[in-house]
Amino acid sequence: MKIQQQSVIPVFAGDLNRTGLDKTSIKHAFLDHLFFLQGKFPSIATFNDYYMALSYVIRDRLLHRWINTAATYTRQGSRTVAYLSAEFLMGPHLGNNLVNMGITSTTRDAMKELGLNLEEMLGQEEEPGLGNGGLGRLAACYLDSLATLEMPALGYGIRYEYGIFHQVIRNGKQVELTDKWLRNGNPWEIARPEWTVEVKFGGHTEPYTDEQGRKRAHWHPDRVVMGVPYDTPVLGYRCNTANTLRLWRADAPETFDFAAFNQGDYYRAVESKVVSENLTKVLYPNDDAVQGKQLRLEQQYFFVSCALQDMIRIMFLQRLPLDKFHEKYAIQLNDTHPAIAVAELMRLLIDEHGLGWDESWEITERTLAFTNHTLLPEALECWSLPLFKKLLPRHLEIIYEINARFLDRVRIWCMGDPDTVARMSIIGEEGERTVRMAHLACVGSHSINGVAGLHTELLKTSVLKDFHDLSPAKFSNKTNGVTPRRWIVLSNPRLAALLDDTLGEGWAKDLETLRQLEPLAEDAEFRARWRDIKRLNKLDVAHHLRKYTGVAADPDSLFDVQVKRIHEYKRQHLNILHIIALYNRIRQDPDADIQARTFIFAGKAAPGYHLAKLIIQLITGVASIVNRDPLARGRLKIIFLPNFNVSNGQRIYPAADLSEQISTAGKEASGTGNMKFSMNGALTIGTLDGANIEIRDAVGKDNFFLFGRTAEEIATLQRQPAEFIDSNQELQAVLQLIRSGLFSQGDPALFQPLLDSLMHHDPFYVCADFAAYSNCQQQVSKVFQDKELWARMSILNTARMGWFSSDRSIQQYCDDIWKLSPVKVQLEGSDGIGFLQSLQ
Ligand code: NBG
Repeated sequence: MKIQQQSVIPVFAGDLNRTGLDKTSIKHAFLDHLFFLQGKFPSIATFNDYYMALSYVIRDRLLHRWINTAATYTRQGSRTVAYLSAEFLMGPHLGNNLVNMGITSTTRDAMKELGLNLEEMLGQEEEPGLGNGGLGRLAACYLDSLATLEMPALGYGIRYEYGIFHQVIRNGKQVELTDKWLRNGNPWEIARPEWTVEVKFGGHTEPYTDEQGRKRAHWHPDRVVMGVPYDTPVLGYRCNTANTLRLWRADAPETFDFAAFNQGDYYRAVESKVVSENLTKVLYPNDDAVQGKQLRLEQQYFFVSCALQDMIRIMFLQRLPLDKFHEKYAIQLNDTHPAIAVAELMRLLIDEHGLGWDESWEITERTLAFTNHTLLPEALECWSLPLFKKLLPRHLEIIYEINARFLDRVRIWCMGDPDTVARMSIIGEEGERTVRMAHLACVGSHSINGVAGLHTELLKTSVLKDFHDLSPAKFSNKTNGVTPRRWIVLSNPRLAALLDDTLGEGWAKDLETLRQLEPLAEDAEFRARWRDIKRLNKLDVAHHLRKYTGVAADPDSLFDVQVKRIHEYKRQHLNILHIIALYNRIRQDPDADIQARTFIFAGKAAPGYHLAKLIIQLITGVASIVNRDPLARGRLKIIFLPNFNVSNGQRIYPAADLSEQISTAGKEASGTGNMKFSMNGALTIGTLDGANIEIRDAVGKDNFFLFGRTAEEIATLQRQPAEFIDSNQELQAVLQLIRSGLFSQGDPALFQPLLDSLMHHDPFYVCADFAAYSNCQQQVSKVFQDKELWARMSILNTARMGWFSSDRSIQQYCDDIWKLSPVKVQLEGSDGIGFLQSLQ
C-alpha cells in the first residue's frame, strides 16, 4: 500500500484538550465517549459501558504517545527488536496504563465526581489470557520494560479468539470453560486490515535457476490463509514511548472458494472460511509439553510468517535495503515455538526477494537469537517429518540444505564421529523421523540463552551440550525478571505508597533503590508499618477468597501460598502431603503446638494431564475434610482459588507470608512467581532450583528457607521411594490416610494412580524430599512466631530484590544480544507540522 508522502496533515493533529491528563479533561472525555462511542446515558449505562468509556479515554492518551513513537522510529529508521512469542499474557490493561501514565489518582477522583468507583470499573475488565503461564507472562513483562527503557520494540504473536480456558471447580474437580475474552469488545486493540499478509500452506515446490544463476523455488501452495494484524499499544512507565504488540488473526482469502460457490456449493465455500479462521481460534493449553498437532504447527508458522513479512514491509516503507535486515532488526525467539523463523526468513530472502544463499544465511544467523525455557524432555518440540513436509514442503527443503551444510561443519569438528553427527542433526532419525526445532533454533541463531544461572549451566551440560561444545561463545545466561510496575505499583498500592514515602518516587524505574530499605529493617516503627500493610493486604485477599470459595481465612494466620500451573515437577503434592501430616498431628494430639496457617493454592492443570488434575482433587479433597473438622479450626485452613490468572496473581502475591517454590531441583528453568512474592515481602521456602538460587544469594541465606536435594544429588540418587517411605512413619501415615478414602468420600481407588506414582517411581523425588521439607516448615513456623524477626526478614527480601526487575534482564538482552540503544520520543502536540516537515 502506498503511503501519501506529501500530506499536509501533521503527524499528530489531535486536539490536545482531548488528551489532557488533568481531572477536568478526563471527566469531559469520559462523558464524550459514553455518549458518542457507547451511545449511552447514565441511567441506561452498564458497568461495561463505563469501563469501555474510560478505556477509550485512556486509549486516546495512549495513541497520542504511540503515534509520536511510531513517527520517531519511522523518521530515524531505528534499530528494533522483534520479540516473537506464541504467548503474551498481558493481564488487564486499564490499571496498568493508568499507572504507567501516572494518572491513577486523578482518574479515581474524576470518576468519583461522576459518582463512579474506579476500582469497580477496573474489575470489569476481561483479561486477555493469551498465554499459559510463566513464558507468556515473561513476554509481557519484557514488553513493559522495553517501553520503559525507551527501546524500539515490536511484540509479534497470535490473537487467539479463545485464550487459556477458564477454570472452575465442580465437585472438587477442575472443569474447563471456554474463555470468551472478546465477548464485550476489546478497546485496547486497533485492527490494521490494510497490512494483511498472505500465508501459504501445503502444495508442492518447483525449483528453478534465476537470471543470476541462483537456485530458487516457486511454491505452489494448496491453501492460503490471510493474516490480519491487531495492534495494542504498550506504554512505558512515565515516558512517551509506546511500542506495539502486533497479534495476528487468521482469515480466509477474499476469493475463498469461488469454484465451489459458483457451483452452488455454498456450504463448501463457507467451510474453507471456517477452516482458515480455525487457525487462530484457540491457544493450546499445555505448558511444558507438546502435543505434535498439525494445527499447532500451522499456528507457529502462521504468526512467524506474518511477522517476518511485516518486518520486511516496514523496511521498504523506511526505504531500507533488505540486505541490511540484520542491522535493522534483532529477533528474539521465545522458546522453540517460533523456531520455524530460521527457515522462513531464508525462504523470504531467497525465493521472494532474490538474495543468494550465503548472504541470506549470514543475515538470518546475525538476526536471530534463541531463548530456551525448559529442560523437560517432553517439552522439546519435534515435528513428524511427513506432517512437516505436507504442510511446509519448501521449508523442509531449506532445512535439509541448512542441515547438510551444518553437518559438514560438525563432521570436521568431531572428526566424523557418527554418533555426534546423529545427535546434532536437525533431523531426528531414531524411530519416526522428525524435525528437531531446538536444533534448528540453535543452528540458525547467533545467541542461545537460558533463563537462570543453573538452567543455563544445565543446558550447556545436558540438552544442548553438543551445541555448546561446538560454539561455546553463542551461549549466555539471562536470568528472568518481572516488572515492578505491575507487580508492585499496581498490585500492591499500599506498599508502593510506603516506598514512595520512604525512598521518593523513582524506585519503580530503578529498582535497585529498594536497597535503601535495608537499614529500616532495624527500625521498629517502620516494621510496624510494614506489618500493617501486609495485614491489610491479607484482609483484602481473605475477602476475595471468602467471596469466591466460601472459605474464611484468618488474617493473623500464616498465609502459605503456592500459585502456579499444576505440574508434578512443581510438586504441589509435596505441599499437600505436608498439610496432611500437620492435620494428622492435630488428630493424634489435639494439643499439638501448630502454627495457624492458611494454605492457598491456585493454578490450572493442562486438560489432558490426568495426574495434575488428580492433584487438584487431592487438594480440594483434603480441604473439604480439614476445613470442616472442629479440631483443625483456627489452626489449618486450605483454600483452592479457581482460575489463577494475572488478576488473581495481583491479588495474591501482596498478601502472602510464605512463597512455596518447591520444584524438584533441576526442573524449574527459572520461575518468576518466586520473584513477585519476594518483592512483595513474602519469605520463600524453596529448593536450589531455577532463580531460587539467585534469589537466595540476593536476599541472604538467613532470609530464605532452603530445603531439599540439589540437582546434582538428584541426578545421582540411587535410592528407591520405598526406602524413604519405610524410614518415615509420618509419611507412611499420610499415604495411608489418602489410601483409606478419607479425602475421596470413601473411594480408596480415586487417588491410587497418584499413590502408585509416588510409591513406585516417584519421578520428582517427593518422598526423597519429604522429611527435609517437613523439617524446614517447622523452622518456618518457629520464625513466624517471632513477629519482629519475620518483619525484618520480609523487609530485607523486598530491599534486596532490585536485581530481579525485568528492566535489568532487558538491559542485558539489549547490551549483550540485541545491541540496541534507547530512542527518545518527544511528544508533539497539535503543532505537529514542523515535525511532519522533518519527516520529509
Ligand atoms: C517456563 C519455565 C519457567 C520459566 C518460564 C519463563 C515454559 C516452556 N517454560 O521456569 O517452566 O520461569 O518459562 O522463562 O513455559
